[in-house]
Amino acid sequence: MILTRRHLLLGATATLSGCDRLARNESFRETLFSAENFHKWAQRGLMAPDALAREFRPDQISPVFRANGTANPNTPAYKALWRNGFADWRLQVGGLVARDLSLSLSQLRALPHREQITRHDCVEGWSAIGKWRGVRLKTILDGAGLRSSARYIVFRCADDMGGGRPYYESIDLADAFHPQTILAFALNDRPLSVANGAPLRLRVERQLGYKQAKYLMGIEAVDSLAAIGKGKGGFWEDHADYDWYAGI
Ligand SMILES: Nc1nc2c(c(=O)[nH]1)N[C@H]1C(S)=C(S)[C@@H](COP(=O)(O)O)O[C@H]1N2
Ligand SMILES: [Mo]
Repeated sequence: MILTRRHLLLGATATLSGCDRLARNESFRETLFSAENFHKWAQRGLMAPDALAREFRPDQISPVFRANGTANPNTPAYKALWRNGFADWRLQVGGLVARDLSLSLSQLRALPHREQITRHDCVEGWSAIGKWRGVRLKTILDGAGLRSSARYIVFRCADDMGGGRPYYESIDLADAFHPQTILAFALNDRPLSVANGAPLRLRVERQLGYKQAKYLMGIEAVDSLAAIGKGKGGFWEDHADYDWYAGI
């Protein structure tokens, strides 16, 4: 019998339910045996840290890459950047790094690129295959000199989700340094459209759609997510109880 990763995960989940029923201490169960942590352990335990998400052929690219969530930030600040072709836009890199960086789009475009054709899966029940081009997040983090205390990378976006709170997301260092984790400025050989996150968005290919932060303004290295938003590491994690670890 061939055991796929999915079989192992389903087996692991079944075991988890058994443990769950037996565990009496609520907080012990929540921290140690939450489905999210268990899924993360299972995936990290069975997958090499550099295991790649599936890549597709050019003829498999979806004719339209649907937009979801914010399709245009439409804030005065974003409109001003857009009007100028994002010439004045800068990606701010800070937090637990040796040196802060402020990178223009042309500086990012001049760095080594990576291209990947991957499938985006949204929890709302749709998928699309697209070809992304961008700079590995590792390249940026190496340039800034990540401090040894850093454990997560937080992404700050330009769109206002209400009350002046922008969209935000975060990933751990295993995903930050993964070869397919890129800051993408092109989709299907064209500059990223506003609907898909212009001028720059995250692609973290082993996770679900809501982790793929669009309209990037800044990235920040932190040692804890406690002080980010409500402490769960992302806009939907904080506001709709989505899992922080959204591994596919
Ligand atoms: N800044 C920002 N990033 C975001 C969102 C958003 O609303 N704002 N929506 C997320 C969700 S739920 C999905 S499915 C994808 C959609 O990306 P797309 O519009 O390119 O399809 O972006 C993610 N990143
Ligand atoms: Mo999504």
